[in-house]
Amino acid sequence: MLGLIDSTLREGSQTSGVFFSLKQKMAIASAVAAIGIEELELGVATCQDPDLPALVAACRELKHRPRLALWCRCRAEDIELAASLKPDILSLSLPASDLHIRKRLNKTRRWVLAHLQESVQLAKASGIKKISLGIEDSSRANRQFLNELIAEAVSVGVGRIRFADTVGIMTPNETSDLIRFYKQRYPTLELAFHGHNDFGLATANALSALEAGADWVDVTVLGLGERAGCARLEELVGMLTLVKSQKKYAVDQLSMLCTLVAESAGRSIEGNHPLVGSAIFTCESGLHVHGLLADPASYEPFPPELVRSKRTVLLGAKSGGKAVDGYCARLGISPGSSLPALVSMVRQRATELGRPLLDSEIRCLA
Ligand code: HCA
Ligand code: CU
Repeated sequence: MLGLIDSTLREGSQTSGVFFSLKQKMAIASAVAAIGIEELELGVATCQDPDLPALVAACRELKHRPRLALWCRCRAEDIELAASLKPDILSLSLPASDLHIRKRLNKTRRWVLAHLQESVQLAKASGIKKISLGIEDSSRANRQFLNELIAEAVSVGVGRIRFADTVGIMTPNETSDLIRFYKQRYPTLELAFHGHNDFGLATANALSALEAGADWVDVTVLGLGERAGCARLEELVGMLTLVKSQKKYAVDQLSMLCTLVAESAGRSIEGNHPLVGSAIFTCESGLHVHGLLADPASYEPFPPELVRSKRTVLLGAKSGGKAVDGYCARLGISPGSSLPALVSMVRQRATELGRPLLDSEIRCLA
């Protein structure tokens, strides 16, 4: 694996209802870079984005300077504009499925191949050193044509192929097969994967791609992006760091990054949002509280402090004796032989109220 590509400022900006100001984009880029993400896709190179020159310039000064990428349709004026901004890598995009080629663009497969060649030549002649080809709708493409397109890309000097599962229909096994197949065919070609979350599988597919040998996968903070969005940066960074023991990402900054992006995007973060939700270390059920008291690892995949969170035990309708006793000890109360009675009062009161109890309510019952 070479790294993660954060596309919050490109794909994430496409999310319906989301608009980032230049100032917000700069803050997001800097926070993503601080996590240790290797590449930032900063936006779509078109004359309709007046922020791009200032954003690229600001990102050049970032402390943990990630590679800077721009995304571009295969249009001469866009390619020239992109080249004038001197990104480290330019992601050219072309579709591979007949649905996109014929219905959306009203073109042919032959046109795609020819257009690829012209666009890559133009990009190179304009000074672009590294070119990635984003293959839109790879997952619904005719496989023979996909082979042809990749062979053509390689022959004209594209250094990276990025497969886009544009409508999020792939499964982890299919993703893994796809990457393995092309890695075997082109061992030295960089392969990347861009997955959508239409069936909730984007992060799983991204991880599968990496495990199958993909060099790069795309992520966005909070999974922002078209429709159900993309693979979530926080989930992948969390998995790679806290389970797969990679040392390159600062997981303790995920929560700050996600809060910044949520505020900028006008979104809220669900309590149970993986890695950064406010309630992911809150426990109420008797069985789990008992386990946590014996050893937190029994019901926590990692200590909350690693993501700057903390464990919270609540007493409510699902609490057991151990939990009530432990909770009372923290409040300086020792129920002794009244413990069973107190447990049933706690459960009953919480059921009546339809929520866990406050410290003051527990004191009163005790
Ligand atoms: C889109 C395009 C894209 C492209 C991905 C890529 C997709 O906005 O629809 O260039 O790698 O999902 O196909 O994001
Ligand atoms: Cu996309």
